[in-house]
Amino acid sequence: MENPEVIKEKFDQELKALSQREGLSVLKAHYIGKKGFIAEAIKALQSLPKEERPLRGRILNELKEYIERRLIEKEKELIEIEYLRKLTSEKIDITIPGRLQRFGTEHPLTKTLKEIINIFSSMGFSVEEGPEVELDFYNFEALNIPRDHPARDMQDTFYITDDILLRTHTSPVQIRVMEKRKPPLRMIAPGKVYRCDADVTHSPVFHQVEGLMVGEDISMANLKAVLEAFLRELFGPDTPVRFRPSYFPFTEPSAEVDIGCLLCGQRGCRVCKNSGWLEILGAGMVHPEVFKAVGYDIERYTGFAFGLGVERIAMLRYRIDDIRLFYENNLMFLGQF
Ligand code: FA5
Repeated sequence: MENPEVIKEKFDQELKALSQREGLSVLKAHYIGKKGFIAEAIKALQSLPKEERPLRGRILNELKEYIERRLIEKEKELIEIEYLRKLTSEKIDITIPGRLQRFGTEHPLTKTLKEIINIFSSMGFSVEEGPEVELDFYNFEALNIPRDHPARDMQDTFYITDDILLRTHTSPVQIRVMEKRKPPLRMIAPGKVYRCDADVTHSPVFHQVEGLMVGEDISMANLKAVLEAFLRELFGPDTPVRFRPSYFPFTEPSAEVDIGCLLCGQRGCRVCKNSGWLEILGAGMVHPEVFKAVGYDIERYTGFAFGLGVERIAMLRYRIDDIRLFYENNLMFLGQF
């Protein structure tokens, strides 16, 4: 390996075979490093006759320069090749059509609830909450429905123990709020309620929005005005609305409100049970017994309360003919809203 011709030939072969940049430093060390072939060949000059040394020395120096130059050129080549390889392997075809992202939509009940809350908020009603697992006291007793009262049969109750139940309406929130606050007050309480009840217009879990307004000189006329303003805002000015006398132990007098069935244009269908009307809420003037239960002065204060059925309102608003569709989580159905 002291012969420059042999060194050059071997170097050219090895350089040609090189395909990775890491190999360059190994090659460099082998040929022009401190203990490389060229260094060895220069050392070996000592054994040559004096007159041959300068020529051989120059040849070796030229070879060293040649090797240095070729290594630099090869490095450039390999960088270029690597770059092109990367360009092709990481290529992104921006003309391929994208995967369609499905957007979620708001549930029709959530939309309806938000609309109801917005309308009452704009009329100055605060938004309150109460527990879904409730005490018998708040769900019944304080609302003037003692244990042996026949009105308990009006709502099929899921009991947890004798005293604890799943609230059957949002009315207990009235009591919880009145216990904490003094009149005048205006509040609504949206939330889930539970009853052992199921058909096209009844669900075992459904939503109500309770309303309560207490102050001096609050009358049935105020109740009617607030509910009519709300219904006009929600359904438009031409929707038929009727107030019917009714009975609730916690209001006196009491009323129920029906909306002309928008699903059949009041001609009669399974939703309105061929009556042309759908009941959406119960209401009335707060019974003095209820005010007594929370310590309000019944000589000074009067008030009205109401309980809206959110599903029924959503059915009318979106022309949905079966309450169970709200809970099936069918994306084809939900995507329409
Ligand atoms: C009540 O729940 C009373 N707490 C309402 C009330 C509040 C009256 C304050 C007076 C003062 P009712 O049981 O009628 O009343 O229910 C109220 C509304 O909830 C009904 O008009 C109806 O729209 C809806 N509703 C009742 N049961 C169901 C059910 N199983 N599924 C869906 N909606 C229902």
